[in-house]
Amino acid sequence: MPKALITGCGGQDGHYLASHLIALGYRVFGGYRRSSALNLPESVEAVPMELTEYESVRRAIERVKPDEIYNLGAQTHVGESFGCPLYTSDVNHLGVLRLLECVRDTGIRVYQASTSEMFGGGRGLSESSPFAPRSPYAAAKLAAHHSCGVYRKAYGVRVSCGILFNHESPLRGKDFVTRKITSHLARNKPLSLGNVLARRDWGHAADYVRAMHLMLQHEPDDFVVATGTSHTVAEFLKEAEKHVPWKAQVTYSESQMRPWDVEVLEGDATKARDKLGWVPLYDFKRLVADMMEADLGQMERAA
Ligand code: F7E
Repeated sequence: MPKALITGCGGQDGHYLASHLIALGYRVFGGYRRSSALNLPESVEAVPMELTEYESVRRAIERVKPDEIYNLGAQTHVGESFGCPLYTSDVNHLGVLRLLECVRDTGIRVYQASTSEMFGGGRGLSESSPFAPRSPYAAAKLAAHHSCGVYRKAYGVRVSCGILFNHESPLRGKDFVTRKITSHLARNKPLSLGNVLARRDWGHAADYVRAMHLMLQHEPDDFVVATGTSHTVAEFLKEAEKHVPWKAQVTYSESQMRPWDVEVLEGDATKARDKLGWVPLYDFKRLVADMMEADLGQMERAA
């Protein structure tokens, strides 16, 4: 039975990935921080692991002896990263270096969660597009991305980087714009938004975790994972409104604006399709429908 260790297993992607790997016959271990609430998916074995402590990372890996590590643990809020750049860098960059050091001579395969934010904007973005980060989050992720490249080439570490564009689901945190919209709209609650002209390539997390697993069955490399189409925040809101008989009560707030935002991100996942056979099953309409149905269902159960 292959063993997988997932850092950040309590988050949206951790939940979908753990279910996917368990269905494939894996024994799954979830790294968790002692300081945060234990929120791991069922059938996942909990392992204390703090990415900011080298010894903690080393001990977790030694205890589990995984075949594969999926590094999903990170400070994932782009907006928040402007307020905590050092912490963001410690977790999102140095945390990755700690992990890479621990696996250097082990042959363990590693998945690193890189991100479309590293590009800083553009359409048709692929693995060879230039990087121009616009936030402490993106800068730290880019440093980690480059470190993975160095460890792959210089030390032969079997690390693959998934350059994932935005991916959402009913499990998305309510501080990300898509879930903020669906959770407020389903409850007919007032909603305060920032830059609604921002355009993103939104896919479904259930599709994107399949790509993570496929990457580790392939020779180590970088892969863009995206749908190839993009919509603005305003368009997401309009699509979500189709699922309720009322209109969203929206106000606009400076506090939701970022000091430097990314206007448009749209990816080209040709390489993932050709080399991994990966294709997304959800399109934009189905993604919004899945999120709205889940939030409406939750609201009805609570009533
Ligand atoms: O923002 C705009 C905001 O916070 C999307 C993370 O998973 O994907 C995610 O990062 C856009 C931005 O996601 C609000 O300014 C408008 O332009 O949902 P978000 P994100 O920053 O794109 C990437 C790929 C990652 O790697 C990250 O870890 O929406 N926006 N009004 C808003 N955003 C938020 N959060 N809240 C608003 O009220």
